Amino acid sequence: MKITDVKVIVCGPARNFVTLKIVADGIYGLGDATLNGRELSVASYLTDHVVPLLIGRDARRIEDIWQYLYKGAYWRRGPVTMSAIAAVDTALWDLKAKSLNVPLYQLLGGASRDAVMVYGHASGADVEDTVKAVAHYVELGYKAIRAQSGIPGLTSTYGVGRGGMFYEPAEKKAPPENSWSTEHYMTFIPKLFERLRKEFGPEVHLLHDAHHRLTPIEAARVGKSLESYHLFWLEDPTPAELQESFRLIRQHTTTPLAVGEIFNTIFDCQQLIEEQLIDYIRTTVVHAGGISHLRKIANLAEMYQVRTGSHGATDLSPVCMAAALHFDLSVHNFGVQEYMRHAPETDAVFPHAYYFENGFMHPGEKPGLGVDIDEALAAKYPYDRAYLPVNRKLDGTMHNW
Ligand code: EZ4
Ligand code: CO
Repeated sequence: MKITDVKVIVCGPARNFVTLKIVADGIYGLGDATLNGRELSVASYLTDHVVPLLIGRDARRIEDIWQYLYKGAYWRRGPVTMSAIAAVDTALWDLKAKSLNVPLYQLLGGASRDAVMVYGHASGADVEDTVKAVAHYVELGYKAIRAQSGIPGLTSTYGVGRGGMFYEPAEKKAPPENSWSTEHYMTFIPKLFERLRKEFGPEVHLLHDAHHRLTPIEAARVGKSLESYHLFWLEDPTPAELQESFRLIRQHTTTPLAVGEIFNTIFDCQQLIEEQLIDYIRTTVVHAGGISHLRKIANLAEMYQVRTGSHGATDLSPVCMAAALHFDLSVHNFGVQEYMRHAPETDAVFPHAYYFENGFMHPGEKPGLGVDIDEALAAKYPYDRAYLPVNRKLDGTMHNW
């Protein structure tokens, strides 16, 4: 089953995406290679360096090709390299499942559950606005909802949408600047969750993303202040380059912790998992080396009762979403899957078999990933450079976004 053609498709239906298409025996597989705000670097890594190595190779040797690209580059890890490898890996799994005429999850051990619980993003300008947004998600059937709110005293903050359900920032020309005050945030956040629990009762799973903005001791205090509202998780409480910093948070709070959306390999979370410093590992198919590598991370996590909670924002394409759902359905220690609806233009370019029903998702029964790309339509949406926001403290100091 020799690879005869490989194509890198860059398009911008509502936002920018990079997609890899690998052809062998007249069948093709797709992989997502999108790295939000730095898309063309992965496109170049693939086109200029990886595609020439793939032609003529046996498409069935997924693990061998993974190792060939990882070890063969000499320069290991990092988001650009690992997104490129992920795209190849995902496309090869799609191709193999298509060639065997089965949905991908069947090759990954079959379904471990009936469907995959997802959480949606509710946000509002203030507490009452956020209450309304959460109510909307409850009406739509969601069992798990992430709540983010504007913070008094701050002009703009991460996670607060502009009305649309599929909002995920990416701005043309230059990165927008958000403002930050940990003091304002720490005073406000327990009030938000007190109000949400009062309104919605104890059943609905509530999540919150601190988006790497706290120091460990600040995160510990936030976790403690939220304990009586029993969050499903507190996400990215502090940056995790220094994995041991989670020890300090862990000592002080029983609020479950989640991290990993910007991780690229198992080495980024080895200590976090082995020391049981987190409850959910959020690595994604596209940024952490594909389905093959994500399964290794999940297998390590399973030993330590850490569950998966993959990142699934709209800057990951429907190809990644489909791959995530096959992974989630099959892996034993699945926890929850993030899900933001894509814009209609994105869905039109990437027709897919996965579906949402009553708070749960299923990848569908089409062979492979069950997602396609309409290349003619994609060509009508050219790439348009866009940046993620940056974040500064009130005194102008550059902070984590
Ligand atoms: O900021 O995907 O939990 N989800 C997130 C996302 C990330 C974006 C970055 O491109 O934190 O909103
Ligand atoms: Co996040």
